[in-house]
Amino acid sequence: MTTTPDLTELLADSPSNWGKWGADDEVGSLNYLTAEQVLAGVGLIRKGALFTLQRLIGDPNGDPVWPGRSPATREMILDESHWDEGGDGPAFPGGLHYADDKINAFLQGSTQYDALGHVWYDGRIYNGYDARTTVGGLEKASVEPIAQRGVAGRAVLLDMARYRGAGHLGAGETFDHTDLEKCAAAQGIEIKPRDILVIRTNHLDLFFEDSEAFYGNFCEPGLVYSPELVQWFQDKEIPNLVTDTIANEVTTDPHNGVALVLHNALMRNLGIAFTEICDLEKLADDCAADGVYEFFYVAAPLKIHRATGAPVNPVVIK
Ligand code: UVW
Repeated sequence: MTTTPDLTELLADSPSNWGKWGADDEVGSLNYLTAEQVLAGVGLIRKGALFTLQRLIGDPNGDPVWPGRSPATREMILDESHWDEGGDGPAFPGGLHYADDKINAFLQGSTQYDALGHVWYDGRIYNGYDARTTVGGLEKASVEPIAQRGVAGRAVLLDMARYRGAGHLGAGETFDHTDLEKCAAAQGIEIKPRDILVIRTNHLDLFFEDSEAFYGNFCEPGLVYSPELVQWFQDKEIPNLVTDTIANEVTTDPHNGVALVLHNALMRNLGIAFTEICDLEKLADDCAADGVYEFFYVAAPLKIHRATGAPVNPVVIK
């Protein structure tokens, strides 16, 4: 019987960027997105077409979330009914009425940026900060520094579903950096150093078709760990991994049984920002139609103090 290794053992020789941008760094590989990268992205704008990548919070068809999290709920606080006979609507000079509402949402439960301190093993989060700094809210490597900084640069879409001739990738289906390179070549592009990677699987189609079956067989498709894949991300200086799945990688590694290995090898160790649960459908259709798979990407998660992640509506401009 083979035993599942723990992450400490599995990633013992894995590369790390801790200290590379200073002992106080909290944004990791986003440091690769220099002004030069921003301008390289802007230089790709050709037709002025905009694509927003956020999924609808409170979608009547359901909000796909990681098992154990619940979809956001929105509560109406004030509406016209509060000014009905005997209602509690506040009286303002001039007769102003207004509507108010609030949401109760997992900050990891929508299209979101993960904080670099969102996951860890061995008692240390990104850049070597003590995991005890997460208690009661992330004192270090929360989403706030990413939100304060913002993200912009040259990005490429790697449409793995189309490349594999599928409407969507299936549960547990995997691919690696060599597949990304082949997909890019088939699309007629090159993955350049410091590119933001946007990967489409369209797997969440299955959630919208039948959420019970989706959760009954929960193992998302995606990138799968190997030392070579981690080194490829390191050599390419990838700043940001953006996908249309809940967790950006195959949920359980079929080779070793470990869950979310890349959250640790890429996010905790290399400081690569993860953007999850994006809706890439309109963008992918446009790329397939005009054959242009590289574009300007810009995003900034909400600024939330000490948060583990925050909702975002990334924008692509072609
Ligand atoms: C977990 O936190 C388990 O996953 P994600 O980063 O997708 O929210």
